[in-house]
Amino acid sequence: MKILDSVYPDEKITDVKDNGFLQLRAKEQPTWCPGCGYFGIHDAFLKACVKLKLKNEEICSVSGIGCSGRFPVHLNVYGFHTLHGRSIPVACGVKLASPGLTVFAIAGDGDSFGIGAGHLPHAARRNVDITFILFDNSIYGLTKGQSSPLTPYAQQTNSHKSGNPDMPLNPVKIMLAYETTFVARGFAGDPEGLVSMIEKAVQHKGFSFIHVISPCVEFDKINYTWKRLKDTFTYVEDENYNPQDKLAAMAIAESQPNKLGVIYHNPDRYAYTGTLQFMKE
Ligand SMILES: Cc1ncc(C[n+]2csc(CCOP(=O)(O)OP(=O)(O)O)c2C)c(N)n1
Ligand code: SF4
Ligand SMILES: [Mg+2]
Repeated sequence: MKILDSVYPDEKITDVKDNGFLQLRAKEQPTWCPGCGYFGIHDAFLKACVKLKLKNEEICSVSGIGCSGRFPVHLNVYGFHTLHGRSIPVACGVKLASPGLTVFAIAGDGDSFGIGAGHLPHAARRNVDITFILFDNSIYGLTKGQSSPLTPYAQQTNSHKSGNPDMPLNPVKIMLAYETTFVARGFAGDPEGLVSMIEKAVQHKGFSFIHVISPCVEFDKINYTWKRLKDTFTYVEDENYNPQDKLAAMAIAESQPNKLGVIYHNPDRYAYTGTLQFMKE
């Protein structure tokens, strides 16, 4: 097997070694294209797990299909690379069978809001205690650039050469409507911001959703490009913002796509365990 050269500079390798990230990542380098936003999410994920002091055997990541689907393959923790759109039900099953595990469901925008869209409302309304990370590059990456349910209207793609005729869905608005108890939005170009979101999402007892905006450098040269996205984001935490105010969260979802941070948090609902918890008290 050909051993790939390190893509990291020396100081980064030292940082990675000193902080224990190497124990959590797989030996092989990720196979994503150089410049793909998914490297930033991978980095943030490892850092968050280290900060949360999670051991390898305490973590399970479950993905669907797509470039994002490779995520568990690049980690040295329990993992499933499942079928298109099926990371959510498998992750829910893992959590219910092994409540001691910290479970992550990973899915691309096509995976989550195309074929997998039927699973999301039920995991969210049940408040299953898993963290769902949406890898949103607004395109079908692995299958070479077709329009996804999150591709902007009129954007030229490999499946719609004259422009996408369909309106995109708004993932944060949808997840709020599904009664998700933790909703955040992050940017792959700001792994430090993502680390804090992942930490908070894991600490939340219930279904957590993190919408990560992530450039596909290969098949989207128009919408989510590093050049276009750079410097456009601000964090809700920088303002006087109350994440427990659902109407304020809805307003952000509706009109402020460049606002990042924990947009909504309801810590008061029981997490689903398969039993009626209020009857136990
Ligand atoms: C049932 C089924 N339908 C279609 C496919 C083909 N397919 C594989 S990946 C993919 C698109 C993935 O796009 P997305 O979820 O956005 O992930 P990305 O590659 O962008 O990370 C499709 C349509 C499949 N593998 N299984
Ligand atoms: S095709 Fe796009 S999403 Fe897939 S690895 Fe390459 S840059 Fe990333
Ligand atoms: Mg995609």
